Amino acid sequence: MQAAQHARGRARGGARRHGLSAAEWRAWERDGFFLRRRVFAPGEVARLCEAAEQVVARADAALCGAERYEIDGNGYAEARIAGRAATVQLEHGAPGRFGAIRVIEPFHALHPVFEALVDDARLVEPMRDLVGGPVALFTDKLNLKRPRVGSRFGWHQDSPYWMHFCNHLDQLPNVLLALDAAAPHNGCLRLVRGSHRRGPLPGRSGEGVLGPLFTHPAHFDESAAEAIVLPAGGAVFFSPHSVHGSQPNASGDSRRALVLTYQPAGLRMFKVDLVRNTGVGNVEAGAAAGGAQSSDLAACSKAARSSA
Ligand SMILES: O=C(O)CCC(=O)C(=O)O
Repeated sequence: MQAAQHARGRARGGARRHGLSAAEWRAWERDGFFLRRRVFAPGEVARLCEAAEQVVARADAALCGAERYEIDGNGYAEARIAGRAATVQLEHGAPGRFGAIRVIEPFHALHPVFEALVDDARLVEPMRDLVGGPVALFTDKLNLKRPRVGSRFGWHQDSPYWMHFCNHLDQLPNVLLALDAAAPHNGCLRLVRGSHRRGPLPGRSGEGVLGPLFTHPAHFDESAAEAIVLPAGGAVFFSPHSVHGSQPNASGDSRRALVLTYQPAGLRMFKVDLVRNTGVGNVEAGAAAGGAQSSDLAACSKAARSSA
């Protein structure tokens, strides 16, 4: 199937600048991921960082009135930020208290800069190749590892989180976009080469509610893990079945990242009753039908978003 996608991607290659190269297809099939080190320019990254900090400040303010809960000792809040529902994960703070914001999901509707990012051809075109056609957003996370407090992400695959929600698990590619330079010292992402090939793997047992969502160590080879070193503005595209995780940020350097997951166009988002088709995907799908369909789809998508 991926070879067919490759051929399709090449056939459309003339008008598209960001589709997968042959080497990237080979890496995707062999390793389950590929890197692009210079996707966004420094000025663009600065705007994304500014937007991220504005969203975090609004989320911090929204936490006062938010419903908080714990799972396995980890703190969460269901917050309304700028009128939108989002799940916020918290770091551990002083004994018995929760600290800084760790993850906000979803984040794209919380700032116009992020709303535009979802439609950016540098993300959408590779995602079209990986999904095999026009794409919609599935979910998106702002992951913050603040200096010295950013905590680890245990080894896991994303597909087990999503398997009870949808049946297109193989069509949920992720892209992690680095807002800060990321390396082992500040807890960069680690991906286990080739771990995507066997689909969802067994989880850990006897380790709380979330244990089954962490991959059982007997089912992957940790020695095949690669530290994904990226400059700010670089990205890694990775399979929903890839085992991945990251170490705490013990350094004085921030490690912020955006993780966006795409899916075939027309499907609703994870945990949000909206369809967020992408502009590039809609335009191309509509062009084949004389152009009218693209604006109809965009209008539907916009109406759905504003009625949330
Ligand atoms: O940000 C990281 O280091 C890990 C992210 C991750 O595992 C996830 O979002 O599923």
